[in-house]
Amino acid sequence: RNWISEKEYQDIRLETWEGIAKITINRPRVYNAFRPQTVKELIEAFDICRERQDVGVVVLTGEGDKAFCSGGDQNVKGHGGYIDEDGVPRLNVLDLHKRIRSLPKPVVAMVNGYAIGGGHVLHVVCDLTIASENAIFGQSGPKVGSFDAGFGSSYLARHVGQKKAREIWFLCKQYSAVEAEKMGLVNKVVPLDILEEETIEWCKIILQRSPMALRMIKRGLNAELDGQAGIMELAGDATLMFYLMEEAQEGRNAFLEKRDPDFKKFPKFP
Ligand code: 1HA
Repeated sequence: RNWISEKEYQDIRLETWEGIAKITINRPRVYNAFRPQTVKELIEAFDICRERQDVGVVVLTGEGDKAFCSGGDQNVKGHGGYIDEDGVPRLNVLDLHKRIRSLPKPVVAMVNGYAIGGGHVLHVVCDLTIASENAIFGQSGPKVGSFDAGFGSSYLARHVGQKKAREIWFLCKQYSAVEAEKMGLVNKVVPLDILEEETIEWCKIILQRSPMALRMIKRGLNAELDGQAGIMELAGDATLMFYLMEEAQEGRNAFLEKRDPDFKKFPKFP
């Protein structure tokens, strides 16, 4: 597979191939832990994927065969957050969570090893998760002086239920890929050597489906959980579709032509 590199980054890779974008966290020496710079680059890459008309689905993964992502880089954890190059403490991964959920295209986590702490939350916020047999899942916050009471807790509980979510967070145990699949945290487990192949298969099927239908399903599933902000995004797409209709265009045309709009001809569906 000839992935095309779209841009040079320090901490990640952004590549595309036949409608699929692959974003790889590329810090294998620290098990793909993220620092503020990594997150900044991830946000930019997801924004590029949002804009690109030729991208229909995004895969998020980690470099190597050890880790998907081990969460925040403990080497730069300071007072108030993870310290960036300007000395500012940041928790900017929370902005990335929102970006992944808002992206009007499916995002697939391809978990190739440890998904721990903030790295676990990253796969939780993706739409689908395909894992290799060696993948290990778990939260670590209460062990290392952190917690994510946002999507990392409430959305996790939607996947696995409240009792299991509390177990995962209170005990900070690690779970095998098969255990994760059993609790509804993972869609499919495959051997590591066919992980990308399997993920690409899923992506190819997704690419055959109606992009607008996929977009509305993602929005609807989010809206149920996200309150007014979720309804806003679903409603935004309803407006998008309305703008594609002659009925909305009649309103605009009438305004520009300085006449009264004639909406009588449009159907009033039962
Ligand atoms: O909770 C949040 C947030 C909450 C709200 C808002 C924003 C948040 C942002 C982030 C986070 C967090 O992510 S908190 C949780 C941070 N992460 C962790 O607690 C996981 C730390 N890592 C581990 O527990 C283990 O490394 C491991 C279970 C993933 C793997 O263990 P293993 O196989 O024994 O390997 P290990 O030797 O520990 O790690 C390999 C190398 O990777 C080590 O480097 P070396 O000693 O060889 O030089 C290790 O130091 C490095 N490494 C692994 N994880 C991290 C790391 N270095 C920095 N940061 C890491 N997270």
